[in-house]
Amino acid sequence: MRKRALITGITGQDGSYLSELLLKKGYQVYGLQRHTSYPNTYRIDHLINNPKFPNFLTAYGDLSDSSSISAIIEKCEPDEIYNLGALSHVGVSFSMPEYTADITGLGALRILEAIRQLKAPIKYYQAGSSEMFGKVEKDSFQNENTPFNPQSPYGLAKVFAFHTTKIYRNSYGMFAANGILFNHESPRRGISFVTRKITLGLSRVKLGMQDTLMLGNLNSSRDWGYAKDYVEGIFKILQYKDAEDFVLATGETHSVREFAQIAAKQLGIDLQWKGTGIREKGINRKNGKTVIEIDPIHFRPSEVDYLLGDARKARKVLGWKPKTSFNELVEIMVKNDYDLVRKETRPGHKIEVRHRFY
Ligand code: NAP
Ligand code: F7E
Repeated sequence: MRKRALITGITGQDGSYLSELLLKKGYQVYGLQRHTSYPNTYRIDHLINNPKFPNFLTAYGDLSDSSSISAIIEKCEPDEIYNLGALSHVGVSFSMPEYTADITGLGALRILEAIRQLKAPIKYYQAGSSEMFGKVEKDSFQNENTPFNPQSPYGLAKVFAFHTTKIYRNSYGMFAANGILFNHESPRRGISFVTRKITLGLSRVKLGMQDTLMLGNLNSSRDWGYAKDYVEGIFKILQYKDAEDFVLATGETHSVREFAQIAAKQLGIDLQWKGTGIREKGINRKNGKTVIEIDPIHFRPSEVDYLLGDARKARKVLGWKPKTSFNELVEIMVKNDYDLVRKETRPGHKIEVRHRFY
């Protein structure tokens, strides 16, 4: 019989790639989709109502609403639940701390409790984050044994969800596993996250649609991988014989400045950095124009300056390792966004890019 999976966060970056992966593996895929006044399904439109994917279905529900969660689980009787739904933007979580705790934190508890009450043998995956490590020592690696020290309402909510998952595993013998994923990006990344903001913004600069890209902390350093590689790791975590916790990371860290420099280079812009602190600028060496400036509005009340993952456990136990290098990732994203903006410049063609404050 066909395996059945329920994915929360189905409309997000990871939800869309995981859906494609599970469909390819022959799964019946169900998605919990929250209601928005304007359809927010652009990442899964190619799967919805497509006769090629009869095994893909979504239903309205919300991580804040226990009754909708239980109803969906009862209806679709999944073998596996992947809880990817969250308010996932660290900066925004400072503006909406209570909502973040409710959705990103309590949302996990609501699902686990629904599974427990149903007494169903459902495997549960919790989308944990490197933000749970928070402030770490510079030059250190973080793995499954590194203590958590979250620095944001988002990190805090994820720590709550992480421990809730462990408590349900240990107390009730449930198959409940945590992934601790470091940053992973793609052309489907939300446009308010820094990588996508850079690849989209610099593409617009290159094509004359925008003069300057405003960023926050250029010194911040992240372990950035490719989302398509990471959903394979997520799948492997739930296929392992025991429910355990796994770090997924590349083992390389790069600063925001470095990401911008490489993206610019791939677009043929040679960036030269001038000035320090909030006066630092990225200048186009060729024409002297300012391409990148700092806007302190993008600084966070508390920052995670540095993250670097050690995914040796996942490599050894699950046989998972990332396939895409940092340079390849930047190239994939730059190419996508350059093409997207080029279409935008064609007369009569309007691409939809939703602008938010961040
Ligand atoms: P994303 O693109 O921001 O997607 C988040 C998803 O959660 C969206 O489908 C969103 O729906 C949904 N959601 C938000 N509020 C909800 C609610 N109240 N009820 C139900 N669903 C709700 O995030 P992602 O990058 O795919 O990440 C997937 C998961 O992994 C998240 O839990 C994230 O925190 C975690 N994570 C991500 C990374 C990373 O680098 N990407 C790293 C570690 C952990 P809408 O489309 O309607 O907004
Ligand atoms: O920021 C700095 C910012 O918002 C990365 C989420 O998927 O990964 C993600 O969280 C860094 C931070 O991602 C801008 O201050 C500079 O230091 O792209 P980001 P994040 O905060 O690392 C983790 C693992 C998750 O779990 C989260 O769900 O870049 N930065 N200038 C900026 N960040 C943003 N967003 N915008 C800027 O203009």
